[in-house]
Amino acid sequence: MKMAGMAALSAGTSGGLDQRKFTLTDFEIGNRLGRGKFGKVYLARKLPEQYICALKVLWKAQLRKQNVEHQLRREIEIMANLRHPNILRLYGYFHDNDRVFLILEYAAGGELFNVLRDRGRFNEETTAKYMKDLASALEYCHRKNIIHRDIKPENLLLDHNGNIKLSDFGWSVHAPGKRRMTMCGTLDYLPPEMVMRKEHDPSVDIWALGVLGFEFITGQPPFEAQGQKATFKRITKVDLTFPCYISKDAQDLIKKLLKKEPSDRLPLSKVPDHPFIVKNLASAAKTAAKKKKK
Ligand code: N15
Repeated sequence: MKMAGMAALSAGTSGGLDQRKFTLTDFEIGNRLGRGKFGKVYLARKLPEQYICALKVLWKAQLRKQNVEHQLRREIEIMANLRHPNILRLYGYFHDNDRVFLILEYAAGGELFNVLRDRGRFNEETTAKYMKDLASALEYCHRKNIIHRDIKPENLLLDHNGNIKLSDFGWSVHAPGKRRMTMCGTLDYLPPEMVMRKEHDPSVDIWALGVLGFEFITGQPPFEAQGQKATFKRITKVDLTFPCYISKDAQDLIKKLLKKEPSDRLPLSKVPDHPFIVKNLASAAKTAAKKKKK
């Protein structure tokens, strides 16, 4: 949500974050929006400017216990320096004795994961718009040497206009990401080189974009299987089959993103020029123009 107060808030501060001291009494707290790994997210209004935001509350004891204070600090640093229309903004943060508070952009459309679950799947026009915007956001991250590494519907939000917003940089790294990761959570979005624990580079995010495109159109990630072992096998073999209702253009783009060899994957800069994106955005624009005329 764009607010008059926001411009002042973000202007002229070092590192992109407001350096003024916030306290909890500066905020009116509303409904809970969600619950994350280390705390809860609330709808909030900053006073006196009245802008709406999402206030994330993290408990220091839990951060300490899980030994993620360092990760949080890095994540704040990363998010604070990103300015892109499809990346959720971090406006500022503060803390008290027990908690850390992150002042985040409010995305009125909520989690993409829930929207996808409710609708079953997205049409190809919607998918094309999301994929183009995500490619742009990821290309921007890569230019800043940031690999996201954890792109999945749970980490995507929608604003009041239905624009996609990449959030949660919990697993992201400054490239080159040479560290070997421990495996927790779902494998579904990871490329062959990561499930095989080899070294990886920014093209892991290109793979994830392909997985997401498939999931947007079908409602299911492409390599879903019973258990991690079976998923692992499907990913390493790139065992990809398309339901018959997916257009040839969509199949072609997804295949070009889901290449086993990282250097064979379609560069993010070429995504907007792919026929699937070009045709669907053109027809979406036509539909919008017709609607406006009525
Ligand atoms: C500490 C580290 C591991 C995590 C730090 N990462 C973040 O803070 C990224 N993050 C963003 N975590 C939570 C959010 C978040 C921002 C979650 C939900 C929302 C948000 N902005 N707006 C929402 C939101 N809008 C909604 C509308 C309807 C229903 C639910 C909604 N959630």
